[in-house]
Amino acid sequence: MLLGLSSAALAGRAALSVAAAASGEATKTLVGSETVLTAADVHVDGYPTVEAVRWMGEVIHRETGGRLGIRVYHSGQLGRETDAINLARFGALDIARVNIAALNNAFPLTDILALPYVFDSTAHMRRALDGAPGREVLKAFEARGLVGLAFYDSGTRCFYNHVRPVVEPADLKGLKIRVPPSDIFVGLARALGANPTPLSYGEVFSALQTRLIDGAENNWTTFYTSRQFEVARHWAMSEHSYSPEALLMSKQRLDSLPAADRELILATALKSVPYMRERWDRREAESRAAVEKDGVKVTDVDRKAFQQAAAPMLEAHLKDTDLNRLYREIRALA
Ligand code: GTR
Repeated sequence: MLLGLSSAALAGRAALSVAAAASGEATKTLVGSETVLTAADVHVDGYPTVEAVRWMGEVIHRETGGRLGIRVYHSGQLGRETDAINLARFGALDIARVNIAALNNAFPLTDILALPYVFDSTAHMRRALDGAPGREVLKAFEARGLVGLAFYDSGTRCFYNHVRPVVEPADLKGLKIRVPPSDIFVGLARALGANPTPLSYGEVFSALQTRLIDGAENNWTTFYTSRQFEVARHWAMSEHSYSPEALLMSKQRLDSLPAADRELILATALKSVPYMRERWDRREAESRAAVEKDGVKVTDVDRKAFQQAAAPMLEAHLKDTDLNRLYREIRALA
């Protein structure tokens, strides 16, 4: 093993050079850059996270007179989110845009952002992420080789499946539900009576199509852009988690840059947040409209029953002092 990199990380590194060679378009727009930062995202081109990081790259490119830029590898070209996190930690990837769920197991403080029914609304979540709780979680990444640049929205996650409408947690009983590889999501699905099946994002569509799983949970925009709506036709408005996106940079790489470039990257990442939110709000509404028009059946759930079923696992996590304090800080912003 080279420099402690796992075989998955090494595979990701190989993918990095293949993708670099294949990406003619990105190369064209960055001619003249001396330093090109590589960024990974599992989402398709045009997804709000991909657009936000690309916008960041354009601003940085302009501000440095073409000296510094960002090349975004979208659609999971560089592999799974867990691989991207490790690649960035060891400096083989510069920027990883991943969901908080992919970070839960390695960074326990992030649990607070994924736990069920912590936020009341998008406005509440944004207040918390823009305030002290958000800053504290971003800071926590530095302990393991990463710099937390920013949080992006990810809407609210809801359950969907191809078997039956879900109104009560009891309707999830026995359903094989894909969850991201996070103990929080595994625990939550189990607490609600489902059979949790952790899979990486890239595997979900075909797992639904081949009936390996009965359903999954995610936000409207992902449900639409991943085309999972074509195979899972029952959507339940459980809104059980807001689990936002994290934009992370390799600490090793950031530290290697001149101070002015470091400042520019940090400041531009923060400026990309309102840019992303505006796009997010639009895409989320458009995605919902598109899948409903296509015939996906949306049911309102018994929210109280969902909250009650999730309460014991939430409380178990709140026994941790740091999570408990963050929870109270976040609830005070409701
Ligand atoms: C999406 C998120 C992705 C990925 C995916 C998943 O909402 O934007 O980064 O984590 O969920 O469930 O794997």
